[in-house]
Amino acid sequence: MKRVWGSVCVVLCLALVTAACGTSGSAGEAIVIKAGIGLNEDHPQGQALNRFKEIVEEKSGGRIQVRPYFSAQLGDDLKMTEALQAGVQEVTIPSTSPLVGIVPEFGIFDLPFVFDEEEEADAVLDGPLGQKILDKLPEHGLVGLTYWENGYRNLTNSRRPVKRAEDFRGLKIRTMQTDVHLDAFKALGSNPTPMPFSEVFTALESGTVDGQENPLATIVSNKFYEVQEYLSLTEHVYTPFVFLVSKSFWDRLSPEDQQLIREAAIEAGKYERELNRKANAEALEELKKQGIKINEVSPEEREKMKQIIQPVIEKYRKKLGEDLVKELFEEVEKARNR
Ligand code: KDG
Repeated sequence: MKRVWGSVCVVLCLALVTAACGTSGSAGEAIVIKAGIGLNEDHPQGQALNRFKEIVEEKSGGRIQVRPYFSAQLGDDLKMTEALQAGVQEVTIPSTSPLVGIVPEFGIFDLPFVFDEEEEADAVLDGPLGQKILDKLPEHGLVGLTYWENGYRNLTNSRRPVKRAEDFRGLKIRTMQTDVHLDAFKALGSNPTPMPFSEVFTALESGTVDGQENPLATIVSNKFYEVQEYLSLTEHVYTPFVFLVSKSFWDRLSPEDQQLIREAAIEAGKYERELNRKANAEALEELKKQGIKINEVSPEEREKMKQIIQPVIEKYRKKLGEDLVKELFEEVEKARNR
C-alpha cells in the first residue's frame, strides 16, 4: 500500500511542477513549438509562419521558441494534424478541406462559387460562423486559433485547354480529400482522385493524374508549371487555412502565453492574407514566363459550371445541415452588402 501512495505522490508532484512551469516541465526552460506546414518556405504561408516565429519569440523574450518545418517535412496535412492530437507536434496550418473527416462542418468552405471577393471570405471566416466551426475542434484534441488564406483555386492540366464547362469531361483530376470536391468534379464529367498535397507533383509528373487545382501562388511555389501545360482561371472555390494547435499543449500553457500565441497567429495571419493576394496577383506573370498556356473562363461558362454543380450544393445543404448552409449564405450576403 505504501508503494502505491508513494507513486501517487510522485505523479502529483510532477503534475504540480509542470503546471507551475507551463509545458516545459521545468522552471525557466524554453517552451518549444514545433510548427509544420505542407507548403514551401517561399510560399506566403511559409513566410507568414516565419513571421509568427518572430512575433512569438520577440514577445516572449525567447522563452517560447518556434521551430518551423516546411514542405511536408513532418508529413502531410492529416499526419501532422494527427501528430497534434497525439501531442507530439504543437502547430500545423492545413487547408480546412482535409479536416472534414474530423469536423464535417468545414465542408461548407468546400462549396464552389460561394465567395465573390476575398474580403467576403475574411468577414465570414473571422465572424461568428467561422468561430462556431472552430469551437468544434477541442473535442478532437485540437484548438483552432484563426484562419489564414489559401485562396481561389484554379485548374491546371496536361491534356487540353479548359475554357468551357464540357472541357472537364474525362480529365483525371487530383483533388483534396473532401467529398464535396469529388462530387463537384464528377458532376463536371471529370474523374477526381483525392490525395495528400505532398504527392501531387509526382502524380502529375508520372501522369497518374492529368491535372490538379490550386491557387496561383501554390502553382508557382510548387513549380506545377514544370509538369502542366494548361492553366484555366476557373477560381471555382475559395479555400481557407486553419491555424491548429495541439490541445494537450495548449491546456498546459498559462493564460498569458495562450493570449500571446493567439495574438501572434492572428497578426501573422493578416500578414499572410496580404502576401497571398500580392503573390496571386504576380503569379500570372511568372506563369506566362514559364510558358504555361493560360485560358480565361467567360462569365457565361462559369455560370454553366455553377448550374452543373448546383445539385452538389443541394446534396451538401442536406449533408452539412440546412441551418449551417443557410447561415453561410446569409453571412456572405451580409458581407456583400456591407
Ligand atoms: O499543407 C498544404 C495543404 O494545406 C494544402 O491544402 C494545400 O490547397 C492545398 C492542396 O491542394 O492540398
